[in-house]
Amino acid sequence: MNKFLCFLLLIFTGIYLNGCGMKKEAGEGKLVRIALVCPLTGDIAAMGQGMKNAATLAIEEANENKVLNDVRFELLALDDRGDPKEAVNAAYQIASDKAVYGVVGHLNSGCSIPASLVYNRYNIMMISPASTNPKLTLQGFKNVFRICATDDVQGSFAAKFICKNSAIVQVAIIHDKTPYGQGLAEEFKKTFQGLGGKILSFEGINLGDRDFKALLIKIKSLNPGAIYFGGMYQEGGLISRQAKELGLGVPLIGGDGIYTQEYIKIAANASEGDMATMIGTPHEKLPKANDFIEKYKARFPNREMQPYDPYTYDTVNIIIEAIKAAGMDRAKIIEQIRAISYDGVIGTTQFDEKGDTLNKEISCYFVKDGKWLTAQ
Ligand code: ABU
Repeated sequence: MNKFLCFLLLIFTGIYLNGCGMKKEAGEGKLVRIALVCPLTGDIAAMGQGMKNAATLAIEEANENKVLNDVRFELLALDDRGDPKEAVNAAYQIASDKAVYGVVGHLNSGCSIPASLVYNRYNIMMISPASTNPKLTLQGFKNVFRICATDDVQGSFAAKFICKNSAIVQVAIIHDKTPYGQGLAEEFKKTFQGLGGKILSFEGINLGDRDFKALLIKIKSLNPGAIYFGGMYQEGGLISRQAKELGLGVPLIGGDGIYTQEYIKIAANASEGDMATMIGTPHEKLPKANDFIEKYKARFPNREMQPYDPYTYDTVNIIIEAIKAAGMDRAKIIEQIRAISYDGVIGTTQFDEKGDTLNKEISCYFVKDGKWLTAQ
């Protein structure tokens, strides 16, 4: 073959592979990217970094086990900082990358909801391991999924649990004004009142606030039996600590956003007796969870596992399963996910018509001796 023909062949091969979104590097197989978008910096970066670890583990395993011949999976991890604008920017970056076949994310409902419009426009599937606001899957988008139960389920579970298992009859509610925090707080309020409980106050704070003492002095004068907090661990931990410093010695009860060791580090001793609901079944009851925990510890020996890490690991594996069945076709991958039944670390995942998981299990935990323990 003469030099000119060789040159044409090289150009054609490059254009063809790039055009199909499959860059091929010698001896490494086709490149298939799975994007992960979550906060990798900022106040809740610990949760996002945990998700990145879990996604890394799943991708490394897929490549080591050569789950798909001649394909090399690569993680594209982007930082949305928990900011809806950054989330949309990241979504456009992903949409323009033809090697991306699926999105794991986002963490925050306030990010997943606006970013889902972009993924929908470009027919890229997304599965959120963590965004629990119901609105995400009420938009009628065929490409949008989540593997966590929603805030209506979680908020009402918390209210029923307290009414059934404690003597708490009046509660002050604080939320962080986000779709997740406020939405969860509203669901709790509705069910708690429906069961005869009294809501003494319903107050919003701002993300990033650090001093809650003025609000807590007001709440203390109302004599609540507990504070219900809709929000994430950074603000929740500070509220718990400052409440006890002011002599408001009642438990703080929150949702999955506070269920992390980071919360206990921030609240310190004040966290003893605080409670959290968390989506899913406790690890000790899940057959595949121990294996995952061991692998995670071996790969990331100095990192504490975060609540959404098992969810992220399963999410990446669900996307890989769908790619295995559908090939590199974004529309067919979406169809595969709609029909999937995946037996993973968090149990079996199947999706309903809206894209929500059929697994609606919620568990309850409380802090004892600086650790979260299962309450039931
Ligand atoms: N589900 C808790 C944190 C993420 C979110 O829904 O905003």
